[in-house]
Amino acid sequence: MSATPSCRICGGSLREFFDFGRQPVADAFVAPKDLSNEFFYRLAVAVCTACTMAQLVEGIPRERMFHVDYPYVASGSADMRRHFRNVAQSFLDNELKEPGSFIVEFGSNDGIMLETVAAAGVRHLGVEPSKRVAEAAAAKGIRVRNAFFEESTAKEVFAAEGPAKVVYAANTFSHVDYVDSIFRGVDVLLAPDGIFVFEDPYLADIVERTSFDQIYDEHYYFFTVRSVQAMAAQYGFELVDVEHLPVHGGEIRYTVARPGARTPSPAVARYLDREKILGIAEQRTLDRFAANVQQLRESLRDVLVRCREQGRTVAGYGATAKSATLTNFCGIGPDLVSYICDNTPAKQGLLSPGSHIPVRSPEEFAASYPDYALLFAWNHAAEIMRKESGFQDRGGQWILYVPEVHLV
Ligand code: DWN
Ligand code: SAH
Ligand code: ZN
Repeated sequence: MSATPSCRICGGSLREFFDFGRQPVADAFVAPKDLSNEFFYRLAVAVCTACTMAQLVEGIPRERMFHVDYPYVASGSADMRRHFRNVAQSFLDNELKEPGSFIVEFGSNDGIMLETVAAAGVRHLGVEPSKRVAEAAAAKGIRVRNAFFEESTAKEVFAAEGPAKVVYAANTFSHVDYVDSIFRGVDVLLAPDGIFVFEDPYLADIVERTSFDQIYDEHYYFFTVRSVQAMAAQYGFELVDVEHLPVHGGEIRYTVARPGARTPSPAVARYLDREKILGIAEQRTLDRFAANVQQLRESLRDVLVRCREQGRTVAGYGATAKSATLTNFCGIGPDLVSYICDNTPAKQGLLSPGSHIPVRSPEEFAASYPDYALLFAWNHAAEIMRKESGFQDRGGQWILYVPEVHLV
């Protein structure tokens, strides 16, 4: 018998609010010859009754997710390139103005943010365990260390480079269950007046939009202002600012500092109040979310089954990590969605994990449009619909499922 799981952060007891059953590794696109080796685990989410942090009940070893073949390249989206250019520019204009200032980014991926910092000639270091994307960044002239960021890495970086004015992570801190080691690393590395800034999907947006496909192996924690404030305090830091971002379906950028080093912005208290009113980590809210997830599954299946019965063709667009949870939980295979178009060369020619839908290039989409396209990359809807305007011009319709199933 396994022990009742407890909160990975504070040791409090966990209350499970959804079980997606057996799921594959979300970014493990698979060659037909390797189908017998697919790894599955139980994907379930819970909330801590003490500190309110939402988290996976079972994690998987980090090396199964982040390795030389990790396929996600952040720079595949023009909108995200613009977003990270702005993030970098804001650091350059504020925290990094003094000569010699140093910034460390962990989860720097292909250098989407640091390329702007490098171009400005400012001292920087990316820490990125997935070798292929780390090499892509290095090829752009960015300084990268191919490693997992944790306490031991931070000590080595500090010994070699001295203190950092900024430690930054986008869509990475929430991917790491060992936040204790990360905070100790930040403590070693951060200058006395430095800031640790991270941006990650916001639980309130996931619940409000029923965007349950944000739940998969890489997304270990689902932050709120309240749970991040408690977590930061536990590790000797203070949450001093929050900013709501529109990217990836709704995220928050958190700024933490050493206690007393910065005056907390009024936004922190405002968001804490708002979360209290929403009852974001309360049982009734998460029960309602669970019911909405089941309902969304049924409506999406209804639409796809009807298309098949009427002999309409359906393709997927965007072989996202998120779509692993969606397709496997909703039972969507190549019988309902014939193929998925994606601009990532490393995903093309492979099958989606668990659901085994072939991934093809966007050129193949344009060569012979389907009747419908299920937009798995719904967070990039504006950019993709603009790029693929020919599809709608020729009578094609997009199927979206966030916040509910609808056609465009
Ligand atoms: O948190 C994470 C985010 C930042 O990236 C990681 N855990 C993994 C990954 O998640 P994802 O795969 O769900 O991210 P995206 O950004 O929604 O993925 C978009 C996919 O769509 C990529 O495979 C690229 C593709 N795409 C495309 O084919 N044409 C994207 C755009 C914008 C396009 O025009
Ligand atoms: N920052 C980019 C990439 C996010 S994908 C963006 O927002 O688009 C998450 C990245 O974090 C992957 O490239 C993965 O290899 C990396 N990663 C995972 N664990 C990490 C750790 N402990 N330290 C540094 N990077 C890590
Ligand atoms: Zn807890």
